[in-house]
Amino acid sequence: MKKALITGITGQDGSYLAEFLLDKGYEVHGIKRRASLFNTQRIDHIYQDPHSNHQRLKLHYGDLTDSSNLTRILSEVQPDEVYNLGAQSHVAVSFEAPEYTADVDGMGTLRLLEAIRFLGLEQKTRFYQASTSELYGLVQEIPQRETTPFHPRSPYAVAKLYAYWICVNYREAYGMYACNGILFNHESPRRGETFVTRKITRGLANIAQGLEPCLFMGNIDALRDWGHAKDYVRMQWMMLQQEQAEDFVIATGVQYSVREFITWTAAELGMILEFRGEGVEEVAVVADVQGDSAPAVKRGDVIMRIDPRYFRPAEVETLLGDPTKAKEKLGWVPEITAQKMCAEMVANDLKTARRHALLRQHGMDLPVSLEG
Ligand code: NDP
Ligand code: GDR
Repeated sequence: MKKALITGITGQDGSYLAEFLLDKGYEVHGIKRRASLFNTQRIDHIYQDPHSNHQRLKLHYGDLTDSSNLTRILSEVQPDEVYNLGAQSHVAVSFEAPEYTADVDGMGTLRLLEAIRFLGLEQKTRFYQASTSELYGLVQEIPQRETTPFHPRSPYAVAKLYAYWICVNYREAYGMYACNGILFNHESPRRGETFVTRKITRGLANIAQGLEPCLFMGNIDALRDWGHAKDYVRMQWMMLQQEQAEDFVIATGVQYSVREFITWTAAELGMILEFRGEGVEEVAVVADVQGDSAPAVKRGDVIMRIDPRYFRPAEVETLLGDPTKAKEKLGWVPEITAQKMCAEMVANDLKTARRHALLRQHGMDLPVSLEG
């Protein structure tokens, strides 16, 4: 039975990858952080009783800032494959916590690679690094491919640039099977609530059900190439099954604006929007409401405003990937479109919002976090 170790198993990608690898018959080990509240919601459905003899999902406490912990876990598990998905992954937060982001996202990658080498596992253990389209930042070429020069625009992206190159370096210096997946934005109903797509689907579903009055957004003209996390974790595994380690861009090759994503979400909820004003004055007004998904909203309501608080000190305005290499070499094609993914996310958030609204109607109010 093959063994995989996933850092970041409690995150969006980690949870889908763990499901995928368990389906393939792997023994899956994951590193989770100690937190003051439960933080395994995304994997609770696949967690098995540790007292069972057939447990194939095993969790270890750990942190990418802790070398001795990583070395001990790697030594105990002796994994065939390591997927380094753990990271402080929020670009805007990285401007507020740049040093921590560098430590986890940059140095954390080095710590893992060095532990593999120190333990003499460099010929056994294959290594996947969660690299990112944020490396392209201020884009030098459209669309972006494996050969496009990098120009990172945030402490997050700069930390990930170090991780990218140290991975290449360990491949060249020590012959390790180490590769970078340069992944463009990918989302799902499990996406963290403060990333833009989930903020929109959750926020508008809450507004539709009367749980929130208004959504506050940053740069809604940013352009992104959005795919579905399920399609992207399949590719992470495929990259480790080749004869030679190589780096791949993973993207859909189609680009939309945040504004378009807002419009789709509203339409899924039966709201037709009208955007008014420019820049900070911009508001979205409900021009029409259809169906019964948005009982709390009426024509003329302002349900979105721009708040400069969400602008970044340096913005990545546009990203569009070219996944030709992944298609030609690995036969990978994304199956879920951005619109289909948006509909899935809205359905999920609407279900939760309806449940909260119902509880509220019966006097059992649950706090709804409005944090952006
Ligand atoms: P998430 O933010 O959903 O998950 C990040 C994971 O990393 C969580 O499990 C988190 O733990 C864990 N983590 C955070 N800090 C540490 C630490 N110090 N030590 C150990 N683990 C830590 O990210 P995604 O699943 O969306 O992304 C996975 C990876 O892919 C990340 O590295 C991200 O930067 C990268 N990426 C993501 C893209 C996307 O669009 N989703 C695109 C390109 C790259 P906890 O649950 O406790 O917070
Ligand atoms: P990104 O994702 O920065 O691309 O990083 P995010 O969803 O946070 O932002 C996408 C774009 O939307 C704009 N935006 C807002 N973003 C957020 N979060 N909140 C807002 O209110 C808002 N309004 C507008 C942003 O300015 C940006 O242009 C994600 C992360 O998953 C990274 O870890 C990963 O590496 C990259 O995708 C690829």
